[in-house]
Amino acid sequence: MSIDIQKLVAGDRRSLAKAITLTESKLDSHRDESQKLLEQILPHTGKSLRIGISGVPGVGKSTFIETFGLFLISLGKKVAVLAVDPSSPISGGSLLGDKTRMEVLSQQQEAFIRPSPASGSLGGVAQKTREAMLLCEAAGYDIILVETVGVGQSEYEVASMVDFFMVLMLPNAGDELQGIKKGILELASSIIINKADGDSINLAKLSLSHYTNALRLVHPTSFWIPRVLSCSSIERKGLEDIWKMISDYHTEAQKNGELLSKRSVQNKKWMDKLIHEMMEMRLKKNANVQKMWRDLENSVTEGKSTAFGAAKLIIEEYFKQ
Ligand SMILES: Nc1nc2c(ncn2[C@@H]2O[C@H](COP(=O)(O)OP(=O)(O)OP(=O)(O)O)[C@@H](O)[C@H]2O)c(=O)[nH]1
Ligand SMILES: [Mg+2]
Repeated sequence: MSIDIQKLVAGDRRSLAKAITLTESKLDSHRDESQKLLEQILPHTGKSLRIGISGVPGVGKSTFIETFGLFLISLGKKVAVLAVDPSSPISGGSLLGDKTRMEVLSQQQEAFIRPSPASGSLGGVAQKTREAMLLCEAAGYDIILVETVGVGQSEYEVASMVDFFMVLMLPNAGDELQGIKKGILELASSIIINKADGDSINLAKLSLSHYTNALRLVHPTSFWIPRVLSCSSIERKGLEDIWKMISDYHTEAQKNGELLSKRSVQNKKWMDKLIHEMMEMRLKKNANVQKMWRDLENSVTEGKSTAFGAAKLIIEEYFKQ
């Protein structure tokens, strides 16, 4: 698979799409090729604003992205939309179906929409999305929106690859607040009450004050104090305020150096994660280790070996060679 880097950097969508497909390939040869490509495009990355969007199924993430994406385009931005959906069994999970939901956005020249990579791919779904993000940056997209379902690890993974992490919430009565994970409040740069329209307007106001109070209990780990806003993705209300908030953050974080330091920490953690994953991949490819692994698994299950002893034997076997 040959990718024309000049064309990619010039913003050619086909080259971008092909490059992302290359990073998602499970073939070893493609893996090497895509790593080379990523190294070559690295100087062209880092200029975009990376925004994560999370929330329970049905909260309106895709609808919000359609509306907000079009709003950003109207400001002259180029917008890329990516997704992390670890539950999608085959390539093109929920976001592919969502292309119909992002009908208008997906037709824009200034938008690029890519569904979640398949969950079977090496290195995990989030890692592929991270690579796709870099490729989109190199292709000149100013804003990268990463949608993720509000379940399991994926929220944490997305929060650790973006500059600004938004959690969409439904206009709920106060009681339902209890259901949300405390950890999520700590991840959020902002909470957005979506569907603040029709009969829900008053409820949205109520949740706004509830969440504002809840966030007061979270100790900020940065200069940024998370804010709560509301919007209607259907009636296109509240978008200006949301954009103003994100721009404020971006300007301030660039000025005080936090944007760079946040990304450096993220990169360092990503590197650590990759080392673990690469190591595991190598172990699993080694025939001797494989056999030993299965045998030892049995003996650990049967209580004949300790987990520690078995793990140690496997590592020793690998490094013996
Ligand atoms: N009234 C109202 N309905 C909305 C709004 N935003 C989304 N919806 C509706 O909520 C439903 C779910 O919207 P989606 O955008 O698919 O939600 P999602 O969070 O992407 O869902 P998953 O991808 O399944 O996790 C759809 O029927 C939307 O039309 C809004 O601002 N107001
Ligand atoms: Mg969706």
